[in-house]
Amino acid sequence: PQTLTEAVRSKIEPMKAQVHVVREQFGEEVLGTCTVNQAYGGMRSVKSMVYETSLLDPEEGIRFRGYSIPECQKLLPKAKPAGEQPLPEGLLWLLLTGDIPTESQVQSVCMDLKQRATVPEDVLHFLDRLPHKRLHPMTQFTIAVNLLQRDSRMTEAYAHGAAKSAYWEHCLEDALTLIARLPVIAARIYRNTFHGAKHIPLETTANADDMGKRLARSLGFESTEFDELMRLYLVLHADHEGGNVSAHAVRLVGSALSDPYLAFAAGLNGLAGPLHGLANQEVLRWLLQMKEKLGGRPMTTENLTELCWQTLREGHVIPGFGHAVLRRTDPRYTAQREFALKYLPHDEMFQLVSKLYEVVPQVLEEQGKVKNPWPNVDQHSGVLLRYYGLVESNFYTVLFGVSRAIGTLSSLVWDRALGLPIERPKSVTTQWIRDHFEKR
Ligand code: CMX
Repeated sequence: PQTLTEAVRSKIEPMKAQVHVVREQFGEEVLGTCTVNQAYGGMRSVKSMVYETSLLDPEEGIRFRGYSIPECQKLLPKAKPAGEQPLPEGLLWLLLTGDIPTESQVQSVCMDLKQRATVPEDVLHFLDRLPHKRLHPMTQFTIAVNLLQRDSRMTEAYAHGAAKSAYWEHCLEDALTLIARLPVIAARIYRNTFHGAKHIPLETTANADDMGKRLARSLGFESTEFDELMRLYLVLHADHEGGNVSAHAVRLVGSALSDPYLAFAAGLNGLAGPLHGLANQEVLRWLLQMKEKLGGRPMTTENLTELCWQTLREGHVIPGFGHAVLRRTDPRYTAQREFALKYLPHDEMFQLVSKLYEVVPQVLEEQGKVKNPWPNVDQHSGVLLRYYGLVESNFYTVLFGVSRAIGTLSSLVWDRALGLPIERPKSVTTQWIRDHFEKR
């Protein structure tokens, strides 16, 4: 099949049949258990949901539909004529269908998204009138997604009595339109907040045929290297299995049959937390503080170790290190490090990041609290953006959000395709736990 919708359609019945067999065979097996400590402890490691688009291995990192990040970098189609990074549109096809797309399939997604990318003027004007200096870019971003919700095909179809078996297609329509419009929205917020509302004329972005380039150009960046960085960035941040705050929020809210706009806005609000997506903003601030505190002293192990301890003594986490599931260096960090080694090996901030890779794990090990002392995706992204002139760290989580739509909305389409019900886990009180276990 050539169109994405047809490709997804062709996968639904076989997948439903597979789920049916799995439930027939293993439906009553115990998938995971939950101790009292896990219930108090953020449900860490409790296996209690099925999420098809990606799976996270604690040692190896994320796999998108079974493909590791290096495999995706190798196998997914690139921009013509000389792109080296995978096109996000290819990842979208992979996540939605489970297949590595052909060149022409990716081109069809590129064209489809390009055609959907026009944001209604009144929505842009509403964003233009927000108090940009007082509203964090992530707040502006969720406002924008909620504003776009009025165009939801899914909500319209529901109101007109659409059959449950057709929800996925309306959900996919919304997902594609929303994914296509997010770069435009992100750029509008960026230019409003940091560039005196001087927007990039539409003619400048008209020949940008892929999402990464369109995002780069409408933000106001013109180098092909930055286009490549945006493609890599959009691929790396797209999906990280189902239990992280943003993905789970999208799934949870979507399970009430809230449409993709409403569900994704919920995910963005979770992404805006400092322990999750906002960590990329925190990292850059922390790195700049490090540099200031060094005050011209060399980046030696000794000097950096002392500054890391200072952060910990002040009661702060070291942003960009640690992970709830990962137990090794995040391969999304490694992919960005490879990009830096190729394009900006002599950048001073990259050298600081590199040196911290040697120092911080040792400090965290010595502190003895963290389960994973290694760097995560957010440790690296800021220095790359800054190198090309995107220095406004408050904006970084918006870029993360543009990318996260690709994964979480693909998964949401599958939630509706498989007819998953409204989520409603059981909660208990501390008194209930006491009564229950004291009685034994
Ligand atoms: N610096 C200092 N202390 C850290 C730490 C770090 N980078 N990472 C974890 N710890 C601490 C925790 O705060 C916790 O301390 P308390 O027992 O005093 O509460 C202890 O180590 C154990 O935590 P953990 O089980 O190793 O980690 P969690 O699963 O609870 O939390 C995470 C995971 C990511 C929130 C945490 O490692 C962290 O705060 N890291 C810094 C922020 C960050 O980089 N977040 C981005 C993650 C990726 C993303 O979602 O975008």
